[in-house]
Amino acid sequence: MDHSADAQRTDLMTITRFVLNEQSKHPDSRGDFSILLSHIVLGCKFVCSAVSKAGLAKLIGLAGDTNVQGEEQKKLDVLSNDVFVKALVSSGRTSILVSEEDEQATIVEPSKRGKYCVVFDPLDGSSNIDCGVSIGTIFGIYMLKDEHEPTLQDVLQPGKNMLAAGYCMYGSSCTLVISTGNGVNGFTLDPSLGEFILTHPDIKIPKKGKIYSVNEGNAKNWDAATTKYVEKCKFPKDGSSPKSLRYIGSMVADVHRTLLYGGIFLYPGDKKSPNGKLRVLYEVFPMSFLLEQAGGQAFTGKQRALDLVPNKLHERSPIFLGSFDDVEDIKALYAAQSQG
Ligand code: AHM
Ligand code: MG
Repeated sequence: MDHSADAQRTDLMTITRFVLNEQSKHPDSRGDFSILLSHIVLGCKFVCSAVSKAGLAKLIGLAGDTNVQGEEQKKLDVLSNDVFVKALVSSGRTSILVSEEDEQATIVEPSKRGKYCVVFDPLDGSSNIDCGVSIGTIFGIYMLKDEHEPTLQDVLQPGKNMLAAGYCMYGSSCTLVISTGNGVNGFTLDPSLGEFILTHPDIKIPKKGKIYSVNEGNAKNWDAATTKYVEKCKFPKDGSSPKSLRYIGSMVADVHRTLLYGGIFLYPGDKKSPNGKLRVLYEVFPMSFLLEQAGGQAFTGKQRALDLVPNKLHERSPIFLGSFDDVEDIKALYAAQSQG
């Protein structure tokens, strides 16, 4: 039997190896961040397995609860939240956790505290669960100001203070995309090894894209700048080709495509929801962090998204993120709107 192919596979860059390599660049590091990350990775593997078994295990269905935004919670949301809270607390490296599914922040008991705060959406895009469309986990990591005194101010910080951010997409494959502030790398879970393998090193978003991604069903309530922008995507007056529209309705999947193919993802504010739908701490910030790290931009309609200072845990904000040039275009329209 020829084992050479198997032998070659041990040379793969697994996420564990990647994180240890990164850690070795910081000789003073005590490995706390690597430990935290390994617990997040474990959470992603658990949720990935639960999502892929959901149909079989009859996990799909309402859990009978509503979350803090008054939305119906699915069983998988509840399960994923439990998985991540347990994985993060047991890492011994966190002091505050903010989850989309919990109204209050979780303050970790003193004996298990560490120097990090994690904000996360354990299972985003839950309306897509029942039809098997890609969903994902989104997370961001902050450093605690004082390890012995965790307060809400530790997580009510602008996104630019994040140390790391990432998402895991549960789709046709399980893909983990992460940045620790030094570029963006993508890993794909090899189910036979149970390991994430580096498959997308140093992701850079194309400078300009051919795709726009938005829920156009909200168009009647949009402001003038968003309306003009989308009109321009469809009927460009500069001789360029119209952009294609792609909208999955699962932020992780829409942002992942935007990152790899380029283009723009929009969830604007509108007359009905002036702050849009997406949550600042665990949706807007981590995705904006990744997009900037990949060479793109993220804008709220008023400012750079990562400069926003949140006032409350579940705050929402309009968001426009994607290829550098495409976001420049919408920034120009908002600048013109605010002057006129
Ligand atoms: P959720 O956190 O309740 O799953 O909602 C967030 C999701 C995002 O994944 C997605 O970008 C957006 O909602 C889609 O919203 P809409 O259905 O209004 O287009
Ligand atoms: Mg969400």
